[in-house]
Amino acid sequence: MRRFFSPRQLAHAPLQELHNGGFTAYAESPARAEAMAAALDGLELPADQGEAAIRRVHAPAYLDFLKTAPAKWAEAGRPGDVMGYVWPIVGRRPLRLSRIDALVGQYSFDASTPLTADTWDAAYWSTQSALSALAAVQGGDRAAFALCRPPGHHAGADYLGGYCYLNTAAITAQAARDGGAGRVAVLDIDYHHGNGTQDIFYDRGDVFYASLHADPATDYPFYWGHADEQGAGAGLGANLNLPLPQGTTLNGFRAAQTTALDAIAAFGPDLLVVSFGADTWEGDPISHLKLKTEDYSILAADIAARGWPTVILMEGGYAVEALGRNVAGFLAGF
Ligand code: Q9C
Ligand code: ZN
Repeated sequence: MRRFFSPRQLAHAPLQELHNGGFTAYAESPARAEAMAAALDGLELPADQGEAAIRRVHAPAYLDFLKTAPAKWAEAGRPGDVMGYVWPIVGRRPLRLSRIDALVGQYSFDASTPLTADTWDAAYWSTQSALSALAAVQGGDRAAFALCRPPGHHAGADYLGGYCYLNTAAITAQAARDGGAGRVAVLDIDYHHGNGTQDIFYDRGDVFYASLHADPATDYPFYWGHADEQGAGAGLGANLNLPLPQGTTLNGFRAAQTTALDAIAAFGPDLLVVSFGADTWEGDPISHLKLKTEDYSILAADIAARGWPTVILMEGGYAVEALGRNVAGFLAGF
């Protein structure tokens, strides 16, 4: 299986995040990508396909914000990385605010996703890795992998959050649709619900979103990922959330994945995008599921057995020491 990664994805390195009421070292570190790259042979550099596919998913004003916010933040005399601290909870009236403090609240939903001067370039190349993996599959490969980092599934059309800035899975799914795939499914098996991907396709019937994740009653992102979120309008029935209790092991996870795969089979996709997170591993420092390293090859084989052309994208996974073998095990199983 071809696999894509650009070293330019490493430069993004926020210093700290607000985590459970205190500042801690940023969990989504460049060391994660270095550990995965070290465990995978044959990594290829992605081609530069430009911003067109990104602009099919994300709002122009949001992309301008990602590119310009770090300079505005520094100009305003703010220390450290760009991070929101006031959010427009009362609504999203079209106020034309230019103060950086207002903009960062408008375009984010948490304070654990800092923006640095290097973020845009790294996030851009993360999307290019995803698009190169898609190109390999469009060219006839059975499957391809993109070592996406920063991850993408929490980012919406015009907001960042959850360590995510550009939604790699949504950009890939939309690019597949634009490239001629009539129906695309996204299977999200990261520990966390992919609220951004769900949001982007919520009212569409041409892209099916299915997610296994820790129950948002106990886990981030809390406000999305509940079982009663089933899509709206033309998308009603094309969104499937399968929340899992903390402590779930292979048996429970595999059964839920089979439920998701059966729903995707009923939908009948021309192409599958997998948002793969290794933060479901038993030793993950910020998560509470109990998958073992050897489980990943079993889960991947179940997906592969369905036969759909498949693009696998990296999302989360924060146990740096185990990340390489968990990802390599998943790819080997596929
Ligand atoms: N106390 C991904 O795995 N912090 N993002 C949660 C919970 C944010 C995870 C804090 C977790 C985001 C791609
Ligand atoms: Zn996650």
